[in-house]
Amino acid sequence: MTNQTCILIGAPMDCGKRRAGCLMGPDAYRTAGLGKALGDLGHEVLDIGNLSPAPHDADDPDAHPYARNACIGWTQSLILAPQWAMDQGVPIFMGGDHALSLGSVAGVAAHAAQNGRPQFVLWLDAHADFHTPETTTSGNLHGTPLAYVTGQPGFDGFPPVTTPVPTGNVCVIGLRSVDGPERNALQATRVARHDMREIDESGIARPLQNFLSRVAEADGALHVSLDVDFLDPAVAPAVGTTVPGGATVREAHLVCEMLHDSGLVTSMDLVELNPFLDERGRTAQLMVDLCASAMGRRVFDRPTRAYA
Ligand code: Z70
Ligand code: MN
Ligand code: MN
Ligand code: MN
Repeated sequence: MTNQTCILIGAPMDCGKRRAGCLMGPDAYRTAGLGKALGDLGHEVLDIGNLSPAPHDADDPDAHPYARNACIGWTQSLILAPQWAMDQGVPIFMGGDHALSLGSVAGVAAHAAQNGRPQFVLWLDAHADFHTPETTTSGNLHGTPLAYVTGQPGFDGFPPVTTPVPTGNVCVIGLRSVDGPERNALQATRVARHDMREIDESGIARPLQNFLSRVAEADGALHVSLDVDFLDPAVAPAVGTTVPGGATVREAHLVCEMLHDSGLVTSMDLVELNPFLDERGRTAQLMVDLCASAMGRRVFDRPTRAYA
């Protein structure tokens, strides 16, 4: 893979749930050396600093869903970033909680559509994030981005999703905490859903390989959304919603190495890191190392793998 330009975009969005701390995520990634790690791989690295939300009305702290107006403001601003960033290189959205993906994914999908390419999305997460503002019981909008970007109804006040990602172009790996309404909604779609049981039975490479082959066949753009809670909390404690039984360090690196070998990744989110909950920066460091694997860090060179 030739050298690329990595555009680091800080999105200190913290309104997708109640527990504060994800706003420190972008600076934790900088402190853990994300820019240097990517630069050492030979990439051009451009850190454009942090985005801010578009102006928005104040939120009632007791409203359901929680902080809808702030999330709308962030979505408006995030949706625009890919319009220039995608033409410069590979945008890496440094979150921030997972509600940032309402904007990042809607934005990259709009850009792909302008260029006549189908958008694909790989969602690495313990959760399905397939609630709508109508089905969420927690009221936390970080549990909704996959529903929004695939064009599910109920997101009144949010920017209209002009180019929804077809559910058949979405693959979720790592599932082990899915609420009833999400499960029912998800099962009625073509989203490829891979829970931890399947990974235990068949390994993590197989579902990923199948998905990457489909992306390659369609000459698609591929967005990867990496939620810290995809990882097991024993190795990645800096996250508000810990769910035991997550991916190991080795499984996660394998996913990222395969992503790099595919040559298909066009944009990425690093989300849900809460540095306030970290232990001596180890979660931030692991996320940086995974991002480096996804951008080409390897132990030994291997012959390029064909996915088509
Ligand atoms: C649950 C809810 C969620 C991330 C937690 C959890 C959602 N389904 N998403 N952490 N990233 O509250 O809706
Ligand atoms: Mn463009
Ligand atoms: Mn998530
Ligand atoms: Mn999650």
